Amino acid sequence: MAKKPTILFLAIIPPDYSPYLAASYGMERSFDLLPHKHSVLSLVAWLRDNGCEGQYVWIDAPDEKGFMVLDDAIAIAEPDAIGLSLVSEEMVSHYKLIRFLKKHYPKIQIIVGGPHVTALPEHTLLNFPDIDFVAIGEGERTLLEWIMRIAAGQRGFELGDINGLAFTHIDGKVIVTPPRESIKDINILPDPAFDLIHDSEAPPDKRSAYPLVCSYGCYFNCTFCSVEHGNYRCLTPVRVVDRMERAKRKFGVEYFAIRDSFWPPKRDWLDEFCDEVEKRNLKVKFHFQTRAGVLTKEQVVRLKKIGAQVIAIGVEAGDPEILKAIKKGITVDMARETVEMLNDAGIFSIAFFIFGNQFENNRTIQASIDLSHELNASIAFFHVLFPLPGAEAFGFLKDDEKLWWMGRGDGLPSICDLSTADLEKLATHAFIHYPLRWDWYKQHVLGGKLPAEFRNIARKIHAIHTRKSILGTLERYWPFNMMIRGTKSMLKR
Ligand code: B12
Ligand code: SF4
Repeated sequence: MAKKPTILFLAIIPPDYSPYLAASYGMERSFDLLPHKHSVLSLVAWLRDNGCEGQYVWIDAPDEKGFMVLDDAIAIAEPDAIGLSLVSEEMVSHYKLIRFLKKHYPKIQIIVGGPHVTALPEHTLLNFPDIDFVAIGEGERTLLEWIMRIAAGQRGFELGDINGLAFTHIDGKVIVTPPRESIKDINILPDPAFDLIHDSEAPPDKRSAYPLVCSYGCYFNCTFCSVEHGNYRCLTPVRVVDRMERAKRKFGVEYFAIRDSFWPPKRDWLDEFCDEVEKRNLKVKFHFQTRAGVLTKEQVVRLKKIGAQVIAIGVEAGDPEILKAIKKGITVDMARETVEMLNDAGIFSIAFFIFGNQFENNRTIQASIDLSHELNASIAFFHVLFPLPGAEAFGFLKDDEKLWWMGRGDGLPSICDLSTADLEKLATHAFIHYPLRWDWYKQHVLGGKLPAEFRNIARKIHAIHTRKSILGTLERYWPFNMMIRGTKSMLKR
């Protein structure tokens, strides 16, 4: 049988990677222990459904050991092409990998996709010359057409009639082909290729959280966000529950990380989802990020009953004018109402805030901190704004600041009156002190609403933040500062 057109996806995933809580709090279960790219699982599933093959390999770092793993994977998969799915902050580190590949496997074509290269296709090809092709936007159909023709031996400009692609012509100019038409009904997409991240030798791992994405695009326009605005499509509730049920049956997974930027899409969608989980008596657990003002009290109670463990919410700012400026489309009252419902129902709640959006100053940041205390979620995260390529906020940067993600210039630039260093200090201080308040301790550690597992997590959070706060205070005073630094460097060794 002829070999199927094959792509091998590569990624660098450090072993201790954990975006939310697990690594920092030594918890038993992370809320995203498997940080693998959903895009890869989704694209490979689509290729397989259409007569091609996809494989996936990840390494801890672009070093000797990592490169040996890649060599082995390439020898086994014998791919026609290599694919990478990248966000802005991964470009530089992953380019080391790409350079290694081009040096050792010059004939294998390399294609990259994802939000960063979608926003900056020309810049990518001109500044990262070992990349052969950029897939712009939704990748399923572009990749399928491309890999079939690559496997048939076509190269460069011969592929110029494939939509949604960019590549460098022989004269050095970048060619960008017409936009790829999007998939209207994403229910035609197959289940993610979970086998790529499933270790069949290991027993079902209760620490695993398999990723699910139920929607493409978004119908909001937040200025800090680089998703495709205005082209929202979602899976039906039945389709999502089908995916959960099949993953549970095939791989023994019971925990799902619903990774949509916001979920559920609508209230009646959620009712149907809950009906379906109940009807099938599906025993699953899951977490997700929602928008303020979407869930009702009854729905929160029902969600907890059918397995919701943690619900996060993007509050972003406490000052109503900032919320308007960033086009978040929520009000402070909506955030209040939602977090109150979560806390009342005994769901571990997470509130996200961003410091440093346009027009921010000390007063508006204090308003965010005050609001976080008033909301009193189980944990609050305070991030400093990253003006990401593809987001409206990226356009607020001066030209020489736009390459911050490459480590150029003075690092992360600020788009407000406060410097990035000040914003970072404020965010760290807010984060460390957040769970050191009596109101928080009363609600999340002593209060009887959270299940015991989460009260224990809250207790750990409190202990860790207390330690951090004491160390932080001592570090400001010599000779404690010298002692702490000495101990830290000894531990590192
Ligand atoms: C889920 C999610 C996460 C999850 C999982 C991430 C992961 N590794 O899969 C977690 C919580 C771990 C996470 C972390 C981060 N995330 Co995130 N995340 C998302 C989110 C909400 C959904 C992504 C997704 O899976 N979509 C579904 C898949 C199917 O779509 P897709 O990824 O867009 O892929 C499609 C196309 O882009 C294309 N494609 C993608 N890759 C490739 C590769 C090839 C070869 C081809 C041909 C096509 C192709 O085809 C795919 C199918 O159509 C997006 C926002 C959004 N709604 O898209 C942000 C988003 C991707 N994240 C973002 C960021 C910044 C981050 C962090 C850097 C945040 C941080 N500072 O820690 C980290 C980086 C982690 C990492 N190394 O990937 C930004 C990226 C912006 C940018 N300019 O790069 C986004 C767009 C949100 C935003 N703020 O604007 N994230
Ligand atoms: S932050 Fe969330 S709601 Fe806002 S545009 Fe991005 S995905 Fe949509």
